Amino acid sequence: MPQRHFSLGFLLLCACSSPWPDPPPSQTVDTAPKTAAPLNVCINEFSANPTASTDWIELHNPTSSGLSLAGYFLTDDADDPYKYPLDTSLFVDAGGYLLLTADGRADLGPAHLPFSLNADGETLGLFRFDGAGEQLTFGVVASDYTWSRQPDCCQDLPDCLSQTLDGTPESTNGGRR
Ligand SMILES: [Ca+2]
Ligand SMILES: [Ca+2]
Repeated sequence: MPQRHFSLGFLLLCACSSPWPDPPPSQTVDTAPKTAAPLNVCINEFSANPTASTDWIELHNPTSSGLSLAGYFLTDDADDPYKYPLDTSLFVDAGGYLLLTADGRADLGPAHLPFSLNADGETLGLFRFDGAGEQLTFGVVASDYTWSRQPDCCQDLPDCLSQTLDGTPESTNGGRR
């Protein structure tokens, strides 16, 4: 029966040749503010438009245990959560604040970042090697104002982000109301 032979050959051909490669891993990153605390450290405050200093980012560890930042990354690109690896020597004390200088001069030391912040707003993220992390998007910030989370590491973003004149680098942002 010629028709049966033809059908069998067709099936074998389909089984033995698979011209389509596996689909590439998705590059999509969830840009929605996270409502849970996936990390024991947060981007607590940042200064994107200072007139008398360089940009900076304050990280805060609200837990009772110190935290090494080895395996952590900062990013200003929603499509690339692992853009800027933090120096493996960085550490945030229990309940502590760590100030990172966003001056584009990583050659100056471990607390200097290889990028600066856009005063017109952008997306900023902090991620761990395993993909856990948070991402927040901020808008235009006035000269010498910072964006700060109040209270520290608050999770109801972006509602709990406030602009504060001069900010509170390396100390608590205080509570709100
Ligand atoms: Ca800036
Ligand atoms: Ca602060």
